[in-house]
Amino acid sequence: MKLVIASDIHGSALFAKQLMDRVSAEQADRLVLLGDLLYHGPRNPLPPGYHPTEVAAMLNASPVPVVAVRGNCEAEVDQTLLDFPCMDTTAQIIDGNRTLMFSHGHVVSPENHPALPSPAALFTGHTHKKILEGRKGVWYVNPGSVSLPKDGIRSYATYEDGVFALKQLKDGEVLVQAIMTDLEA
Ligand SMILES: [Mn+2]
Repeated sequence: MKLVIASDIHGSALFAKQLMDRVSAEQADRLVLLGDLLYHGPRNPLPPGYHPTEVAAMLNASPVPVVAVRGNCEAEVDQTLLDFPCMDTTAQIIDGNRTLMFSHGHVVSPENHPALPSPAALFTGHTHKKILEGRKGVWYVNPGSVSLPKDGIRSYATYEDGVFALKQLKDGEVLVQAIMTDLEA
């Protein structure tokens, strides 16, 4: 099973388009969105190409099923525009013996999450900064932001059969990679 994981689109149709191009290029089975999808959020500048209804249409037209969680910028009205659930705090996908948990990061975070059966990974966004690290039996993955990175590079993540990668949004170039079995509990 291959996942494309992305976060913090914040209403940018320009970069949502780049993301959907990457979803097709990656031939993923699922697109996982970690929240802050449509609204720019009052703390952020308007991202380039800001157009929430276009972003909603693009996500609804995803060639693969979408799994999404609620970010701190999601409003209740957002669910009426989207054809997949976007209001839950967490989502899980079980891949063989591996537990993959997804959350935005403002409620459930690397510092505050339920116990996870190893091998496990927790994917969060929210900080707009990429992370790929393993600690005490859990992998922590932050795909960074699709539109408003605070670490200088727009990015997303992939997961396939226990292999994580952080990739550049514009061309899919691998920035860093890790294998789940590398982690010593
Ligand atoms: Mn955000």
